[in-house]
Amino acid sequence: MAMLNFERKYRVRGGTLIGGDLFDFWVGPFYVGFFGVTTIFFSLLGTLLIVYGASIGPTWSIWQITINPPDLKYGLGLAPLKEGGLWQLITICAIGAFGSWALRQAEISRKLGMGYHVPVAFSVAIFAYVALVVIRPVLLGAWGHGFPYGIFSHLDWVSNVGYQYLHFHYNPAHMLAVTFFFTTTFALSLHGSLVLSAANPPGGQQVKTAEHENTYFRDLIGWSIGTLGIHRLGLFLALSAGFWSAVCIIISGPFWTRGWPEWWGWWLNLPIWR
Ligand code: UQ2
Repeated sequence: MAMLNFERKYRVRGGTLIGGDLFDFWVGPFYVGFFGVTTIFFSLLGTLLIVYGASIGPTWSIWQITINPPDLKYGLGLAPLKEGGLWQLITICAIGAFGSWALRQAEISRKLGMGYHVPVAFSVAIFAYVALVVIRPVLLGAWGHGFPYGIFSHLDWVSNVGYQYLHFHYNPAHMLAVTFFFTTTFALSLHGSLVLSAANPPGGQQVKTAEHENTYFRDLIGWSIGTLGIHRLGLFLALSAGFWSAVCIIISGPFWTRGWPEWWGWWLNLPIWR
């Protein structure tokens, strides 16, 4: 089916979650919708606040610009604009924009009669961000525990928080998250190379099908997960990476305050060694 043909059939009214028909239209190829408007609003305002924050800061170096969270003394209250208040407003804008984007994905899914897999998947990425700048700071009692918005400054934050727990790689949830990130790239490299090898063969040869893809892995390892299966696996691996990332930072501080290597004391203290 030609693309324009397909769009005539599916570029339809309805499926909105809010606002009825009010924003139910397209601008060029882009669906607008209520959440398209709120996405633009939060992104624009957030970006302007970042540029304003940079303009009152000491540098225009793209590497060194940073919008810092408030001092810990402000707790969970509002801070003055130039002492972390900007960070608080920018965080609200970021969550507003990410949430709007997820809901716009949901509206488009409804129009097309698709499942909600895309917004659900994106929500796991939002959860990982919210874990860092809302959930953990609230559990620790101060917005100052959020990370700073800057290229070098957020790297320094990660390094400092890591060393605060002596050796973050001993965090069991961090171990799971890292393993899922690596396995995701491994699965995507298997999948991407397999699909290209079948769909884009050397010049003059015919494009191959899923039968060839299945046969390749059956010949290689005696088993093929299948064309639907590889996408289910990929989604599971990617969502697990994001989920355990959120867990590993939420438990650091609120539920474990010592060095992570010490957590493994439960293993050394098992009665079977005595
Ligand atoms: C596969 C298949 C695909 C694929 C891939 C495989 C036809 C197009 C990549 C092979 C995947 C396997 C063996 C699973 C690997 C497991 C982990 C945990 C990485 O069989 O079916 O469809 O793209």
